[in-house]
Amino acid sequence: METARRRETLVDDPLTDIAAKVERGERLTYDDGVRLYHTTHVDKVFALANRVREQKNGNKAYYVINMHLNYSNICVDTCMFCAFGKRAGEAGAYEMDMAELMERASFLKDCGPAEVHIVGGLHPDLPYSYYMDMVRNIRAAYPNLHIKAFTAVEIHYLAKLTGKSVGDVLADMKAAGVHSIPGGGAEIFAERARKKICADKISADEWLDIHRQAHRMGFRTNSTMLAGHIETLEERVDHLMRLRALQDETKGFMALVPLVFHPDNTQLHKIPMMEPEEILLNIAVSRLMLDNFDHIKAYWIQVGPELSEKALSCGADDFDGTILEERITHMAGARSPKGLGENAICERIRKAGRVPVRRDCFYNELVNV
Ligand code: V47
Repeated sequence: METARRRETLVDDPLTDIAAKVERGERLTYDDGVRLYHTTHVDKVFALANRVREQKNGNKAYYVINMHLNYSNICVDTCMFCAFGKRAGEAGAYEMDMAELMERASFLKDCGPAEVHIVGGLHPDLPYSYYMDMVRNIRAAYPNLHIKAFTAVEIHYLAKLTGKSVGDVLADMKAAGVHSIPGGGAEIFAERARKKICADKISADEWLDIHRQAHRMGFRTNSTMLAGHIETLEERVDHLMRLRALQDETKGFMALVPLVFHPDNTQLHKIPMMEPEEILLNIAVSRLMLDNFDHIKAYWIQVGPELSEKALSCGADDFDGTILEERITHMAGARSPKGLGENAICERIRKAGRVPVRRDCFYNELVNV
């Protein structure tokens, strides 16, 4: 499968007019975004993104105490970029029962307002009650935990499974105790690429509409863009533009997580990982295009802890968190640690010249916890 790599299409573009627009706080266009991705003047893009990042978040770099709880990897979908999903009965397939879920969530019980990020595969036969009981039980046992649960893809699947509307599933999630919704499943919105790498998945419009509905019901959500597979640079800009348009409408997104494709154990294993400079550039362009987003994450699990430090000066303001128990990227060959301690995160942030600020899942700053 073809890849569209930046190094093949570089242009010596000093971006003078774009820099002036950023100075004036003017919105960048699709064409501006494409030029930012193609320029050889990457340091200029980093500096512009850093300027916007500092205007929005000063010298702060946010982090949260969190864990991922991947209740099952059994999945009926067949996304080419995924090493996590397995068929029922396949080697490595698993699902957690309630006792195991509760035991794992208990890791965070003494951590103050911490966050549990609950996502899994599209399981062919777990009942609807499994999902809602999981949320209800965790909420009852650990009331200090913020529950960020179920991507738009899972929400759509649960609606299909039960014959309920997406709105009803969202209402059930709210009643059970979900606080916010993660940004997974967006991948790349462009129909051309989506058809090739995740043909079974909900469409871009469906993903966006589920977030629209969630925002209208008062949920805050995150968003993602998976880069470094077969997408073109133009398709990345298109993705960012579609997120920006929905944010204009609802103001419900908190952050973008620019995800970095990891090829190992996937059907796209021949595609090399993005170079560090391109990873940083992708973060910087995201910062510049998403003028109506408050936060851009340096998701250190995928970016790597060291490069994430640098990303804090290229547009990112959020180091994500301690992330105990990450599986999706590690199954695809991530070499980052399986979790970082709070002190290690703060040290990294300070080394980057930023001030570490512990937050809750809504970016409220936590003091004395
Ligand atoms: O949707 C799957 C991606 C996502 C691979 O909302 C891969 O705060 C890289 O969405 N290489 C799940 N990426 C992770 C996610 C996320 C992570 C952290 C924070 C938040 C948030 C959301 O991981 C999937 C998919 O796009 N993914 N396989 C892979 N091989």
